[in-house]
Amino acid sequence: MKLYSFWRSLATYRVRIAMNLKGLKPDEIVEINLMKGAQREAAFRAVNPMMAIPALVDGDGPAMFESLAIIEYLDETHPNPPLLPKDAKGRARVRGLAQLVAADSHPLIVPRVREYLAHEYKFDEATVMKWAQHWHGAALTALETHLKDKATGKYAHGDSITVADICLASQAAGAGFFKVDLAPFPTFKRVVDNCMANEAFARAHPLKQPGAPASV
Ligand SMILES: N[C@@H](CCC(=O)N[C@@H](CS)C(=O)NCC(=O)O)C(=O)O
Repeated sequence: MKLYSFWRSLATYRVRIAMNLKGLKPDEIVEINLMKGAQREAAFRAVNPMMAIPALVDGDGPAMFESLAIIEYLDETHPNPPLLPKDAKGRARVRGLAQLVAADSHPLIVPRVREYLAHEYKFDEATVMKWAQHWHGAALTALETHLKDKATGKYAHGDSITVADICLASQAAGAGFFKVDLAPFPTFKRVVDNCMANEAFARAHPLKQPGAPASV
């Protein structure tokens, strides 16, 4: 398997966690340096026309894109441990929590959006930071409310790790990057702390990847 990755990428973090949980290791990691705009170079555009990581090539391809689609592929091809509940309503809740992060919140704070705000609308660094913090807060508020449901256990859905936990962990790492205080979101924090006690999550963390700084 070939994984297109960058230390800071939250979406790639999600895929790394899933791979670790399933005992999978990429045979090759291709660095796409988001800080240098490598995602927009022709070579990578041919892999993912959306110019975003992660992308995963399994065997002779084709390249897979979108972290949640990749994680479901890994779950289907390597079913243990399962990352979705067995019941349809449980799967809907888990997918809903996951998409709240990956489809509603994260896209608002990715480099292409922050760069567009800075270049097109002349937002200064502090204003871009405020933008990112605002959307983090909105997602965390919704997640905290959802996680107060009795369906939440040690993890986001019961006592087994699901794709919802993977997305929560990426949301928490993003909160760290954008200096968002997690104290007002105690249930979210409890679940993420439980996840981070698992080495599959801890080892996949952005700041543990080659090229990452000691802190941001
Ligand atoms: N919805 C996508 C998001 C992919 C994405 O936007 N990845 C970011 C890094 S976390 C990226 O490569 N951004 C490049 C850019 O914004 O220019 C997924 O979950 O895979």
